[in-house]
Parts: sequence; C-alpha cells; structure tokens
Amino acid sequence: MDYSLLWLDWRPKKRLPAYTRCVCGLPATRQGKAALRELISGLQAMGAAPEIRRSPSTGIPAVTLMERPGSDEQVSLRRSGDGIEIAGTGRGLIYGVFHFLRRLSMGEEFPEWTSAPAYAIRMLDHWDNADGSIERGYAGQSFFFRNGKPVCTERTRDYARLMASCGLNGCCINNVNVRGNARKLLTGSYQRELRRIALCFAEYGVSLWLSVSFSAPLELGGLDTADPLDEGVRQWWKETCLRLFTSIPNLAGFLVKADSEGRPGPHSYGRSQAEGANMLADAVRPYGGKILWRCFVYNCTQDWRDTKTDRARAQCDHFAPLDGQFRENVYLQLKNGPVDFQVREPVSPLLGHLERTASLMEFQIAQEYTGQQRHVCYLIPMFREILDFRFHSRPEKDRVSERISAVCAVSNTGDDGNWTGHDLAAANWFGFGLISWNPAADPAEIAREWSILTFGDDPAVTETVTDILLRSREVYEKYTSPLGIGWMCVPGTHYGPSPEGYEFDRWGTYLRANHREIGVERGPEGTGFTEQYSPPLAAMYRDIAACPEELLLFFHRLPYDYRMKDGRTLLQRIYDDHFAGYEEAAAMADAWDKLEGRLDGEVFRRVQERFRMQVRSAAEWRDVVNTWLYRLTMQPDEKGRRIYP
Ligand code: GCV
Repeated sequence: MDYSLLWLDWRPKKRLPAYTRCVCGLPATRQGKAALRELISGLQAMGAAPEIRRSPSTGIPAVTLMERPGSDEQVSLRRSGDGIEIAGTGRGLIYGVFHFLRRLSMGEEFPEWTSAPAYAIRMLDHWDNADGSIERGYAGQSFFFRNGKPVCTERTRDYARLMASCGLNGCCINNVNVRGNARKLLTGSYQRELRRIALCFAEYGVSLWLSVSFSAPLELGGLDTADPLDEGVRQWWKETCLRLFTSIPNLAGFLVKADSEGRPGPHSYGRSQAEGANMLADAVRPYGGKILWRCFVYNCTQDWRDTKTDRARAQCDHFAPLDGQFRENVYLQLKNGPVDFQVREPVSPLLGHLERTASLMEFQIAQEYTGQQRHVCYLIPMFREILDFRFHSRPEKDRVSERISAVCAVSNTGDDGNWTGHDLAAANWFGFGLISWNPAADPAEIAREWSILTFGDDPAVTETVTDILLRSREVYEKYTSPLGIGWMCVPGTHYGPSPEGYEFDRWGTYLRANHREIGVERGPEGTGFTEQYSPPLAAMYRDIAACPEELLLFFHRLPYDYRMKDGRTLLQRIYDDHFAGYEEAAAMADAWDKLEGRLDGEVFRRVQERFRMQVRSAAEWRDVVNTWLYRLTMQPDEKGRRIYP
C-alpha cells in the first residue's frame, strides 16, 4: 500500500451509489480540468468505472461538474435528480470534488454542502533552505530545494493535490531566515524553476509565496543601504518585482522576517516596521501582490539581570502603536502565542489591538516544541481553542477567528516517504487545512475522518487512533513543562528536557526558578504583560485566583507551597503531572500495540517505533524535571514515588 498518498488513498468501496456510474462536465479552466481528473480517478480507485459525458442527459444519474466563471472559492454540492451536482469556479470545483470524494469514502451517499472558506489566504510556510535542509524539519530533507536550487518534481504535484484536498491554497516554499542561495530567488537565476513550481501549484489553486530578506538590495543589488525610504532602494524593489511577477504566474507575494533574531530590518535605518512593510507593499501592489510581515520582533539577548524586559510583551509593544499605518496589502503575521509555539501559551494580545490592520495568524504544525514528530501531538484542538478565544474588547467580531484575515502554519513536511516522519503527524496537516477553511470545524470529527481516510474503516483502528490523537497534547504537556511555563527544553535543538538550559543561554528566555518560587510575574507588579489585554481579561489574568490554572505559571511567580484549587501544592501538582504524563504516554503506546495486524505492517511498526521513543523521552522528562525540582526544594513527593535525588 502506498502511504505517500496519505488521506488521498481512496479505497475500493463495497457499495457505491448509482450516480457514480456516470461523470458529466466540460470544465474550461486548468483547475476545473484537474477537478474532473480527480473525480474520475477517485471514483475509479473506489471501484466505479464511470462513463464520461460532456453534458448531463435526463434520466441518467450522474456526478455533474458545473463550472462557473470567476476566481472565488465557493462551492456547492447538491442533489440533482438522482445524481449530484458540484458547482463552483475552477478553484471551487477542486475543493468540491475532494470534499465529495472524502464524503463518499466515509460512506455518505448524498453529501449536500454549500461552503466558502473563512479566509482567502490559507497557507503553509516552509522553513526549507536552498541547500535542502529544513530549519525545524523533522521529516527528512526539502522537496522544494536540491543542491542549492529550487526543483519541481512529481512530489510538487502530489503536494499541491494534498494541499487542495484539505482546503489549503498557498505555500511559501523557503525559510523566513533567508540564507545562502535562497537569496537568489529574487534574481533571474531560478526563474525557470520557480515558474514550473508555480504552474504546478496553480493547477490545484495553490499560490506561490517567497520569503525575502529585507537587506536584499545590499546583498544582491550592490546598493549600500536597504533603507526603506531611500529612493534607490525603492526603485530596486520595484524593478525586482516587475521581473519576478511578470515571469512567475501565480506568485502571490512575499513573507518577511525583519528585525527578528538577527535578521535585517527597517530598525537598522531608524525606520518603523510600517515604513519597512509599506515600501515592499508598494513594490508588489501593481501585480496584486501582498506582504506578510512577521511580528516576531523581540530582544533575543536579554540580560538575566534585566527583570523588566519581557519577551511576551514584545509583539504588542512594537506593533500595537502602528495599527492603521500599514498599507491594505500588508498582513501582520503573528504567532498564536506571545512567545514561541510552546505547548501552552495564552493567545497573543496583539490581535486585540489591531482594528485597522489586516492580520494573519501563524500556527506551527512542525512540532518544534511539541515532540518533533517523534512524539504524537495532535494540535488541532489547541488551534480550535485559540480560534475560539474572545478578547472581550468589542461587542461583535471579537473572537480570534473573526478578527484575523488569514491563516498559515509552519509546515511539518519533508521528503520522508510518509511526508511527516511520524505517520500520525499528518493529521495535523490535514486538520490544519480543514480548520482554516472552517474555524468552527470539530477537531474530534477531523481526527476521526483523517483516521478513516488514512487507515481504513476498521472501527477498532478508528477508535484507538482518534482517542490517541485527542489525548495527545495534554499528555505531552503533562510530562514536559507545567502550567504554561514552557522553555524547559534543550536550547538550540528544542528536544528533550533541560529545565535550566535557557536560564544560562544567550537567548535569554528565563524561568527564574529558585528554591522558593518559580515563574515570571507578568502582572502589573511584574512585567505588566497582563495589562496588554482588554480590562476583563487583564483582571482575570492578573488575579492569581482567577487566572486559568493551566496558565498559572505563564502569568505568575509562585511559591512551591501555593495551593491549587484542588488543595494540592503547586509542587505536588507538577510532580503528579509528570508521573501521570509518563503513564499516559505508555498507555497510548500500549493501545497502539493492540492494533497489530489491523493495519499495514510497515506503518504499524513505524508508529510503534516512534511510540517507543516517546515513552523513553517521557520518562526522561519526568525524571529530569522532578529531580530538578526536588533538588531545588528538598520537598519529597507526597506519594513516595521514586525521584532520582
Ligand atoms: C525560522 C524560533 C525557531 C527558529 C525560527 C524562529 C522564527 O525561534 O526556533 O528556528 O526561525 O522561531 O519563527 O522565525
């Protein structure tokens, strides 16, 4: 069985509705034609041998594709006589056909559906480097770059199909840290390759985006400045965009990481983030281009003696005052939390301040801090929580999902046979697609559907896989870093425990634990981060008793004998979570073992191997964190369990 097809591995069905015996349609666009091909091959894979007609005939039940002119992504599936009609523009038909095939695969006979995506931009950001490596990549090498150059292969097409099949429509192929040959993507050097990728994407309605370096005029243009207000710089970008956008169809715009972790940006020239972003926005505007401007601007060399600077505050401090100053084609791209993709963080308060600026929320399905695709960690429930979060600052359109204008996720793919390293990690890719189309989608339903499409419909498999996925984030959270504190991982690699690693690291993200207390105080007496939220939320977060317990150590510095709501001390709660997290990880591994013989042997063994790694790592996390706390506090576990003193 070819698992590289992931959820598109349509399986033969015992019974198919009569209308699958005929397919009608004469789409004119590239996407419409691709939709027709997908429909025919999908039905054939399920066991139908459909007759192909150009137009419907009365009395013959059929699946009919009706292509409308335009470029929107709306689609409708409705019953038509004894058949089904799928109607939309070329792009709409692609989504409609994949949706239809998925429903049919799930055993639904007349799946009626009228839908349009919640956001016009739904994309994956790849942190792929030109040399083929992937920053924070856990599934092999890049399939977009080889030997320093972009490549378009069979896999590019497979990728575009997978993207479209779960509703995604954009891809930034290169790392936001633009280094080495990736800089040359802006020159004429790789235009042919980029054009091929763009055309391949276009067939499935996926737009191409490129990450660019703010100092490209210096690096490539021989200029002596990249000052966004310099006429020569502005002219250089305009000429570069003219060449690029006119030779690469389907190029949607640029993604920019500026003034962040050592990357160049407008601050070097005394200019604001808005001045930097607007200069690029002006250069891409003639081609309908957009600028995705990242807000990940913070001081990454904070001195440990400086207790006022707080990384969590940085996004708001830098960007909230600039609301309204950005061009219409600039989207501020902010990570979902105020710090950096930890397993639990509050929602970034910046979004609550953006009233007149388009924004794009950045999630991360690359499991950088969530087990690196060696541990299972299904992130869609967390994304749903975030999208549902309310800022309590306006009567309407107050939720994250209503405030943002677009979504993206850092990709978890590579050239591994199964695309994502851990087979179960593909659920995050599929789920991210579905939830970006519809932010109200149910993560449990998505997990179930993904499992059936990927592994078949054996109820024992579906139940076990769905249950593992739905529990996985809490389990991971329990044996790693407690109560929102984050950052107990090994600096640099971000895998495995090192509770004091960052405490003595030049990146300066501090936990500030000592023998009495743990946590950073972020209330008004501390860094004041809580005050970046609207008054009701600020009041809740600053009040220790009202603060949601799962975020207690994100917001507060507390003594180890602080009493949690259930009466346990803070320390005991942390010990308990670490013991329980390990046990639960082991239980997930056992549950997987019971599936032996029920799914493809190779996949079974691959996942089993990952579970073994996860359980070993969970034990290490438990022992290292508990021992560290025990040695700091000399307070034993109340239940007398073994802690390595
Ligand atoms: C692409 C974190 C990661 C970096 C990443 C950065 C970012 O710091 O560890 O690898 O760089 O975030 O999002 O820009």
